[in-house]
Amino acid sequence: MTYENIVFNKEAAIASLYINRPQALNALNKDTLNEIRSAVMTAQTDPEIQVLIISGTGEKAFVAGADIAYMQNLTPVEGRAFGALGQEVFRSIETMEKPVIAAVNGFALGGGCELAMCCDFRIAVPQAVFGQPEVGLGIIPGFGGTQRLPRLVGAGMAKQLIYTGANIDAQEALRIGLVNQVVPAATLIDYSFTLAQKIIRHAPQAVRYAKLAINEGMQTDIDRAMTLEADLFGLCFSTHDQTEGMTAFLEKRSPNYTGQ
Ligand code: CO8
Repeated sequence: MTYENIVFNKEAAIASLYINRPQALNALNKDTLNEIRSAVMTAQTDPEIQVLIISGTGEKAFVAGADIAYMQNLTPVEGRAFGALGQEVFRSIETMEKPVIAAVNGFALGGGCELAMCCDFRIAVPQAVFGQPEVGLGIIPGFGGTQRLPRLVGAGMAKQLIYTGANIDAQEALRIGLVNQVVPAATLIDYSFTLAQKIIRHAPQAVRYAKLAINEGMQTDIDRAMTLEADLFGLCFSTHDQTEGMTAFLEKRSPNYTGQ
């Protein structure tokens, strides 16, 4: 697929996806969401790719939200369909087997904050701005924001942010746990790749089971979650990489993981 609204690259095991609509501060319209879906599918199915990094082109915006010009005259049915499309695409990122890092290079507002939140974790530049300003436009967060923000920062903080529509800076996002780290803008992508490199040194299937255990476990009660963890822990012992990882440790050498 040829992309017009995103840039998708693959450097061996690490793929990067940049939202690329500089004329609208990388705002998300239907075409952009469909292109993201296609690239995520590629990242999921390409056996060489082990980690995906999502960012925005330019120095100003990660994603400044869903495209307001596109949404302005939507009917209720069209609005629901657009919300459902964003939800589906973002859920495909969240449930992708491989880790996804959000490298937040600027404004992450509305749908942009929601895109960052469906990734496994967020690294931001000091200039990044986060917020869910939807109620100021007569709508509510519709790409998962009402659900993921409270799960990440707690219901009280999420309600304050969503009801007031207030923007917060990267330091405040760090303080409330919305981002993991704040790094200088010039190093954001390199640092994200460094984290990705650390991840891909490990057994790929173990990393994927860990993601599944965390994601599924967070949605269920602790007893079922523990059972899920035990099942996935047991499944690790069906892999070549478990044998290899433990043998390599005991033989005092580096493991040679195959992803099997
Ligand atoms: N949609 C469309 N165009 C946008 C958007 C956007 N979200 N954000 C910026 N742009 C455009 C501007 O209109 C402007 O275009 P032009 O040059 O043609 O006038 C260009 O990008 C540059 O923007 P500004 O001139 O405004 O740049 P500033 O540096 O002055 O301001 C801001 C930057 C503060 C980021 C400002 O652009 C802004 O407030 N943008 C809107 C932020 C926002 O409200 N985002 C939330 C949108 S709603 C949403 O995301 C809902 C998600 C769930 C959808 C569910 C569907 C049913």
